[in-house]
Amino acid sequence: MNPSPDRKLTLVGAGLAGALLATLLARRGWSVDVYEKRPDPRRRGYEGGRSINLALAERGLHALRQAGLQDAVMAQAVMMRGRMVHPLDGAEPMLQRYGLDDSEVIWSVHRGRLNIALLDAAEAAGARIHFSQRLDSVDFGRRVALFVNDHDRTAQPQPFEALLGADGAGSGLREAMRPHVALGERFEPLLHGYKELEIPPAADGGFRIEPNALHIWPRGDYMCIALPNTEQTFTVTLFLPMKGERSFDALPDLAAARAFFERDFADALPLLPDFDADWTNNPVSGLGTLHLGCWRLNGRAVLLGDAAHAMVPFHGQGMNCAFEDCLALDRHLAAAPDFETAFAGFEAERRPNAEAIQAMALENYVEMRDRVDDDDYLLQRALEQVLARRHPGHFVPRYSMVSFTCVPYATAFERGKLQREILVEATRGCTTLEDVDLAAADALVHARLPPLPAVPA
Ligand code: FAD
Ligand code: E1W
Repeated sequence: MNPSPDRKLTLVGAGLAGALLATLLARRGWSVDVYEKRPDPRRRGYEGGRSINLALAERGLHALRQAGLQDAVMAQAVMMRGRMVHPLDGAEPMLQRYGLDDSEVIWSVHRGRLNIALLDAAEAAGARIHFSQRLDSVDFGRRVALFVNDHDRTAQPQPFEALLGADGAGSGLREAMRPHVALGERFEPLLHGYKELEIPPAADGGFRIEPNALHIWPRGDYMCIALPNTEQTFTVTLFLPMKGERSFDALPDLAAARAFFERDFADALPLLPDFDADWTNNPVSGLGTLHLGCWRLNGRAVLLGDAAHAMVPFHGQGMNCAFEDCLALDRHLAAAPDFETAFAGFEAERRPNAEAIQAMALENYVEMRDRVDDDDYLLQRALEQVLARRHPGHFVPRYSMVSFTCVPYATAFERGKLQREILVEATRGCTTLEDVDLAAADALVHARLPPLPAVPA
C-alpha cells in the first residue's frame, strides 16, 4: 500500500513497541494515531519512580538504528560484556564473556527513558499520541473503537481503518478480538514470580560491583540478577517460586526475607542497604508465556509485541523481539496491496520466530539458575567458544545468534539443537578441553551444520 496522509493507522499502546512502530510508520508517510491508557510520562511529577532496566541486544539496536534512534539510546546505555556469576560459597565472582570480544556485548538501558526517547521520536515524525485513553471495546463491523479516560471517566468513539495492538501482555485489543476470531489462546504461567530491589551507589559515588556485566546469583531453583544503571546503581531482580518450601509464600515477613537472603544471597545483602524498604514496597509480580494460534482479525486488527507473544524474561529478548515485530509489520504494510495481506504476511513471518524465542527463554531460566556453575556445562561452553573460533559463520553459539545477530529466532533454535548434540557428543567422557578430540568435533560440525545463511539488513 502506498502510505499517504489519508491512509490512517490506529495504534493501541505507546509502550516500547507502540512508540517505535508509530515512529517507523509516520516516517513512511502514514497518518498515525496512538492511544495509550497511561498519562504522558514526560509530564512533570512522573520522573523519580523506580529505575527498571532492560537488556538491549543487536535485534533491538538494529530496529532503533532504522528509526534513527541509535545515538540517543546508546548515549544512556551501560555495556554488559558477559555474565558475572556469584557462587553460593562467596568465592570471587567470575566473568563469563557473552561473545568473542567487545563487539559482541549487550546493553543495559533504562525502560522509562527509552520509552520517552521513543515517544519524542514518534511525535517528531508526525504521529499523534493520545494519553490517558484506554481501549475499552471495538465495533469491528462499523470500524469504531471506544477509548475511555480512566481519570475523568469520559469515553471517545474513534473511527479506524485498521487497529494495530501494541498494548502489552494484558492487551485490551486481544480481549476485544476474542469474540470475533478463534485466537487459540493458551497462557502458560511460570510458577515463579519476581521482585525488584536496588543496589545504590557506593559511598564514593561509584558502582558497588563490576558495572560492565549482568550479575547472576544462581541458586538451583531460583536466582537473583542485577543490571547496571547509568546512575551507578543496579536493579536487582529476585526470581523465586510463588509457592512451596523456598518461595515467596514462605517469606511472609521481612524477618523471613532477611534470613533467606542471609543464607542464600549472603554476598548480595551488604550491597542492599535499602533491602527492608524495597522488600516491603515492591510487589511480587507473575510471569508466563502467552501462546496465540492467530494474531489478527482479517484486515481490521493485528497484534504485536507482548500482546501477541508475551514470554518469560530469561533471555532478555521480549523488547528486542517486539522491536523486530515493528520492522516486519512496517515492511509488510508498505509492500502488501491491502491490510489483510499485510497482516497475514506479518503473522506468517513472525509467529514461528516468536514461538522459538519463547521456548528458548524458558530453557534459559533453567540454564541461568542451575547450570552456569556446573562443570560439564562449563566444558561445553568452553568447547563452544573453541568451535566458534575455528568455524566462524558456521558454528555460532545459540546465545550469539540470538543476541548478536538478526538470524531468525527459529533458525537459531534449530541450529542450536544441532550444535548442542555436537557439544554433548564431543565432550562425552571428557573433563577438560585437552581431553576433547578436536578433529572429531570439526568433522561433526562439517557433517551436520550447513553454513549460516547471511541475513539481509
Ligand atoms: P509494553 O511495553 O507492556 O507496552 C504496552 C503499552 O500499552 C503500555 O504503555 C500500556 O500502558 C499500554 N496499554 C495496555 N493496555 C492498554 C489499553 N487497553 N489501551 C491503551 N493502552 C494500553 N525484554 C528485553 O528485551 N530485555 C530485557 O532485559 C527484559 N527484561 C524483562 C524483565 C522483566 C522482569 C519483565 C517482566 C520483562 C522483561 N522484558 C525484557 C520484556 C519486555 O519488558 C517486554 O517484552 C516489552 O515491554 C514488550 O513491549 P510492548 O510494547 O509489547 O508492551
Ligand atoms: C541476557 C531478565 C534477564 C534479562 C537478560 C538475561 C537474563 C538471564 C535475564 C540472558 C542471559 C540479557 N540474559 N544472561 N546470561 N546468559 N543468558 O542475555 O538479558 Cl534473567
